[in-house]
Amino acid sequence: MLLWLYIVISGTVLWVDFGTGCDYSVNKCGAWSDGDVQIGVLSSCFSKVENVGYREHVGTLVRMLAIIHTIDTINNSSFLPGVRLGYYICDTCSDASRAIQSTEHMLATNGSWFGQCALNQMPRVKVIIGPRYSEVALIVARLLALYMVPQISTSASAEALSDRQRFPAFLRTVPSDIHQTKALAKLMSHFKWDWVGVVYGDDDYGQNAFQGFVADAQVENVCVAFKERLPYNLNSMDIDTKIRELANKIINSSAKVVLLILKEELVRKLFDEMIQQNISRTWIASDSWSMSQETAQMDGINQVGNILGFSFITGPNPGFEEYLQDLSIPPGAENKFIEQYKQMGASKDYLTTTVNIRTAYGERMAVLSIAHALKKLLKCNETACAGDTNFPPWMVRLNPHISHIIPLRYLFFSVAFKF
Ligand SMILES: *[C@@H]1O[C@H](CO)[C@@H](O)[C@H](O)[C@H]1NC(C)=O
Ligand SMILES: *[C@@H]1O[C@H](CO)[C@@H](O)[C@H](O)[C@H]1NC(C)=O
Ligand SMILES: *[C@@H]1O[C@H](CO)[C@@H](O)[C@H](O)[C@H]1NC(C)=O
Ligand SMILES: *[C@@H]1O[C@H](CO)[C@@H](O)[C@H](O)[C@H]1NC(C)=O
Ligand SMILES: *[C@@H]1O[C@H](CO)[C@@H](O)[C@H](O)[C@H]1NC(C)=O
Ligand SMILES: CC(=O)N[C@H]1CO[C@H](CO)[C@@H](O)[C@@H]1O
Repeated sequence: MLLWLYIVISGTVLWVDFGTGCDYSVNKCGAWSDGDVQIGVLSSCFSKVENVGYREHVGTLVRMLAIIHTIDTINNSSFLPGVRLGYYICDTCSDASRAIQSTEHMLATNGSWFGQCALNQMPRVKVIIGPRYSEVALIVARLLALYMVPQISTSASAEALSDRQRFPAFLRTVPSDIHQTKALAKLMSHFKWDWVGVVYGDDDYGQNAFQGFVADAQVENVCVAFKERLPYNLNSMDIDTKIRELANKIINSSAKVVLLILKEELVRKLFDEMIQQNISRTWIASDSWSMSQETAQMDGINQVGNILGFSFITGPNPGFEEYLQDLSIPPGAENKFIEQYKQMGASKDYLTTTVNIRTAYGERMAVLSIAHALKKLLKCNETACAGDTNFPPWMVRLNPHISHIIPLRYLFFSVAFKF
C-alpha cells in the first residue's frame, strides 16, 4: 500500500458560532433549487457541542457546497441537454428521527406521504445523498429500501451497509470499515505496537468498528490494554466527566498507543484535556477524524504526540476553490446555510484554508454517478434527452461499482512532525 504523507499546516481555528444554528423549524430544509430532477441531500451541517452553544461544522458545510457546485457545473454543461438538476437539502442535525422526517418530506408527493405501496409514485426527489454518519444512514437506508429510492452516502462506512439483501438501494463512495480495521491492526503490527488502548463511540459505527478491530488485532497479535466507550450523544450531561475519566485512564495506562474511533468533536474534547495536562501519546485516527483540519489546527495540538491514521483517497474538484471564495446564491435558489455563513463575515478564503477541500471528492463522485445514471435513463445524446423526467425513483440505476471509486489508502498524518 502507498504511504501518503500529509503535513498539517497549523494555524488558528476560527470557531463559527451560529447561535441558533440548529433551529429546526427554520433550517430543517435549508437549501433548494428547482429542477426537472431533484437530488435530495441529508446533510448534518450543524453539530451541537455542549457548552459552546452551536458550532458550525465547516467540513460538512463544504461537503454540502461541493454537491451544489457539482450540480451547477452539470447544469451549466451539455451533459444532460435540456434537463436541469435541482437539489433539496435538509439538515438532519445528525439525528436519526430528524433524518426520517426530512426523508419523508423529500419524498412526499403532492403534500402527502409517499408510502402505501407506492413504488410507482413520482416524487420530484429521485435520489438521496447522505446521511453522513452510519448510525443515521442505516435507519434511512431501511426506509428507502422499501421504495427502492437510491441512496449514496459519502462517509457512512459501517460494515452492515454492505448487505445487499437488507439495503438494496444503498451505495457509498467510501469502503466498508472491515478494510479499515484490518489496516489499522496491520499498521500497529508493522510498528510493533502490541499493547494499545481503544476508545470508541457508543453508536453503530463505533461499536462495529471496535468489534472488527478486536478481531483483526487478535490476528496481528496486538493486545487491547484498555477499552473505553463514550456516549454518541454530544449533549450527554456527563460528557465532560466522562472525558476526564477517560483522560485519567489513558494517563494511568501503560499503553502508549491509543486508537480513537470517535467523532471529531469528541476527539477535540479529549485533546483539550490532554493538552491541558501536557500528556502525549501516539494516537491512531479512524477515518471519522483522520482528515479533520479543525483538529489538526487546535491550539497546542503539537503537544499531544504523533497522530497516524487512514483516510480515503481524494481528488481534485475543478473550480470548487473559486466557487467557495465567491459564494453566491443563484437566482431562484434558496440557501440558508450560505446566508448564515455570510452573516458571520468570515474572510473570503476562510473555507478554503480551514477545510481540506479535497475531502469533498466523494460528494463530487456521488453527483457525477447520479448524472451518469440519468444520462442513460433519459437516453440523452449531445443535443437532447428523449426520456421523460417524470419517473419513479427506483428506475435510477446507479453503478454499484461506485464504492470502488475511492479506495482506501494509507494516510500517514503526523502533527508533531519529526524526521
Ligand atoms: C457556465 O459555463 C460558461 C462557459 O463554459 C462559463 O463561462 C460560466 O462561468 C459558467 N457559469 C457557471 C455559473 O458556472
Ligand atoms: C395532487 O392533488 C390534487 C388535488 O388533491 C389532484 O388534483 C392532483 O391530481 C394531484 N397530483 C398528483 C401528481 O398526484
Ligand atoms: C489514576 O491514578 C491516580 C493516581 O495514581 C488515581 O488517583 C486514579 O484513580 C487513577 N484513575 C484511573 C481512572 O484509574
Ligand atoms: C510538557 O511536557 C514536556 C515533556 O514531558 C516538557 O518538556 C514540557 O516542559 C512540559 N510543558 C509544560 C507547559 O508543562
Ligand atoms: C438526439 O436525440 C434527439 C431526440 O431523441 C433526436 O431528435 C436527435 O436527432 C438526436 N441527435 C443526434 C445528434 O443524434
Ligand atoms: C440549464 C440550466 O438550467 N443551467 C443552469 C444550471 O445551474 C447553473 C448554476 O446555478 C446556472 O448558471 C445554469 O443556467
